[in-house]
Amino acid sequence: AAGWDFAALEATWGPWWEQNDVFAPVDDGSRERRYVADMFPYPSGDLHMGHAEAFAMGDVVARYWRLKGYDVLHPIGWDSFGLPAENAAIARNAHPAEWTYANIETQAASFKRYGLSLDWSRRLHTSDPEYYRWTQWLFLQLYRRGLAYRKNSPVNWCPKDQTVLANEQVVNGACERCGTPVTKKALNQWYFRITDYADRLLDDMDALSGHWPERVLAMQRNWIGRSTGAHVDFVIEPVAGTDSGQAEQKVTVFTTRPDTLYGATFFVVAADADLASELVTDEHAQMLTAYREEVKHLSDIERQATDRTKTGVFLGRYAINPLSGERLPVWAADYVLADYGTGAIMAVPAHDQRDLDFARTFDLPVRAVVDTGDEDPAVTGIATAGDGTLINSGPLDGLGKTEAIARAVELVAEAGTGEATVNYRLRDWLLSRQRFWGAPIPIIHCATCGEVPVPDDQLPVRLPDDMRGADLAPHGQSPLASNEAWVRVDCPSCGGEARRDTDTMDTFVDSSWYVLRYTSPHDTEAAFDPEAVRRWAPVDQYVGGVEHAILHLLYSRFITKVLHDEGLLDFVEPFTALLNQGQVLNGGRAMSKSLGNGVDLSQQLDKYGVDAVRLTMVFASPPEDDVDWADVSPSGSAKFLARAWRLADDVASPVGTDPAAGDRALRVVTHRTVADAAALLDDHKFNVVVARTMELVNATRKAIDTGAGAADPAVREATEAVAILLSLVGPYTAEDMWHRLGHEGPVNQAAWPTVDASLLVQQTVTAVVQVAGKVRDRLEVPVDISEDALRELALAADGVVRSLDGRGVRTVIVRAPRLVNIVPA
Ligand code: ANZ
Ligand code: ZN
Repeated sequence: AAGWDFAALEATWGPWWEQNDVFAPVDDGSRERRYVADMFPYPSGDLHMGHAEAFAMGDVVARYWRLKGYDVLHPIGWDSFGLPAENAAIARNAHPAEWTYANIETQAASFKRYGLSLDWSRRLHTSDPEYYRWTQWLFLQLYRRGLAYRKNSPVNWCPKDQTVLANEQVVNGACERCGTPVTKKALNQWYFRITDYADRLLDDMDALSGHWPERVLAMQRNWIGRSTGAHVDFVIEPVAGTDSGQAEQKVTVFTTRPDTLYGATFFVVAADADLASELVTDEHAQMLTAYREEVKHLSDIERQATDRTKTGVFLGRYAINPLSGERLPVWAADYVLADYGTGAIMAVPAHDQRDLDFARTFDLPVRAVVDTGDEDPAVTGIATAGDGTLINSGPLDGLGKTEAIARAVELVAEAGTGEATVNYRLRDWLLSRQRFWGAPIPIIHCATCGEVPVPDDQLPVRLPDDMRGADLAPHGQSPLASNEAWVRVDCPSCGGEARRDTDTMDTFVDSSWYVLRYTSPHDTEAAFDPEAVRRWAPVDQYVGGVEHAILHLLYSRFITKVLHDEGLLDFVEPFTALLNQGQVLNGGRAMSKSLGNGVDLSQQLDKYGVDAVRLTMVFASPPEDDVDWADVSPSGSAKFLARAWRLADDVASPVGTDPAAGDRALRVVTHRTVADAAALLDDHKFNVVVARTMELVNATRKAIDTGAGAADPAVREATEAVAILLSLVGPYTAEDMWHRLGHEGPVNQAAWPTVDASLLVQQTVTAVVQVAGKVRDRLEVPVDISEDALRELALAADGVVRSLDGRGVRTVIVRAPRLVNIVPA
């Protein structure tokens, strides 16, 4: 035959897989089911190197499980709503659907070329009305459960893009997209009450531990941010000379350290909280107004940055410490956030670094109340947070930190000025967007009836087809609001004139449930068929980038729990195991336009072939690690593939030959490789499996050329194992080998080779152990024992211990595997 020709192999086997529907699960219950899902792509442009890596990894798992005899569901779809499509539509005066679906077709063709073992019949797009009908249904489930609500609150607003921004999208006070300074705007927005699920989102993570990357679990824990502490009420002293008959004003703080109450030396409220303007005296009001103007342009992340010089203004008021009675000056500052805890704090500079930095900037007193054994924070400028003994603290003196926390809570509770509490960093999920290209929120606003859900039989609320570029340009409200024909609707409840909600949903709502939809993607009666979900879900292996470590995964986990509570799912976690693949770098840096170090995937595929690119991705490093494309050799991969492929061409024994009579040495290598590969694959050490396959190829080539010869049955056995192992990473080459070897069906439906345990038994030899030249013991050891292992065994051998009788050892001479000579001191 001619040599290995990747283009010819791709042209042959790609269409063959598609025609024979090779990768759809049979779903008949004859085999145990497994579900592998890759985080679905966003349809911007064609696939890139990052997709190539991620999907190569997911496909290793899917193909391995099929070989192991599981019925595998491995679907694909597109997360196809979102702002880039809208911006492209504005630029071209087109409908966002045109750009979106054109890109999807391009990506789908690339996925097919890439040889992924996907079930194309389940393909879904979140922007299809058949899909978003059920996203709207999902919204209404939450609405009916009281988990979707509207509230007016200040949100990050980009005045140029005329849209709300998430905290993560505000960089140095400016819009991440256009650089315009961000302001806060009070808007009536839709929220999901994810905070109701904070405890469950935390506690259910215990079951994920060991199956999800620890750093992802840590990021989720941190995002949810459960802190136990106390609410403590401080009375604000009336302004001198005002009517003393007025009700006394109290402000509650949240603290995790009630033990430090006697160390509070000032009091701070969030500068942007209403409370600041309520408390400020006339004399200081102007300062506050000016200060707030500055604060408006900062993101929460910047406000909390530890390296910024602290800023703030005195409000002219005093708060009374409920335990000590001390008067504390009240300040407004930006490092206290309006929407965390109560938006007010007691400042304990000795034991909180932020408070200490503030105290040093404004010359406020510092008083240590926990003796931690460290130097005085007032002198060092370093707050102490450790355990220690309470001092300067009246009734708490002498207690340890933990007892003091409990005692302080008791004291404030007895005085009726506080109580223990739990606080979360997690906020409710703001899901409304003033954008066109998303699922419309299925609510109708009626002057008589208020908010009315769109009845299920009127779903989906379709996006109008008649809106193009100019209509979509930002004007500070949802583009849908300008489409009167679309907005006007009869109230489903009273029949009167009413208006549709004109916001659309955050695309994270779309992606929060798509893995459920894959199990019955064409269902017209329900979002998903509960039976199909029971058969397939939860996802056994989810694969995707760490950039989704928080939001997408947290939202999916939340929605799964809601649907469980609704009685529609019998599990509470959507993804049993998670794999985060690394990034593809070039020259040690992420690929980017500005660095000009981008590598074009399709060019790589043209040059080296799909299999060589896939194999390079997998071989470069463990899947979690980054791959630096400057350090790898796709041409080396191609050479290896050609070498493996030639084996199949050389094999001279017929299909079905019994390998038992074959060359034993080669059989030992084959069976060890297969046995180790299974363990390595279970452990996600895909790169090592490739390395071991390379060794098996070498051993087989040697057996053909200088050993047993091409007709030996062990050579066939080894080559079949190579084809099977290679099918995980080089599917075109492996498929062709398999057929050249005389098989009819697809290699991915071959069974994982059965390992003959008798071939795994290690061969042993007898090692002689001498002390001062005299034989003192004999040990049975593996032929390939290392020097170090043999030295250790020898020193511990009974005969040696007896002979040394407590004497030390000067030198040990090891000649593995047969001889050890120990020279006593
Ligand atoms: C007094 C104190 C003394 C505090 C001390 C800490 C150490 P976590 O663990 O993140 O929940 N805090 C409360 N509300 C705040 C807000 N809106 N903005 C900024 N900081 C706020 O942090 C809780 C602690 O952060 C609280 O406990 C409070 O400071 C501060 F030695 O109270 B602490
Ligand atoms: Zn009505």
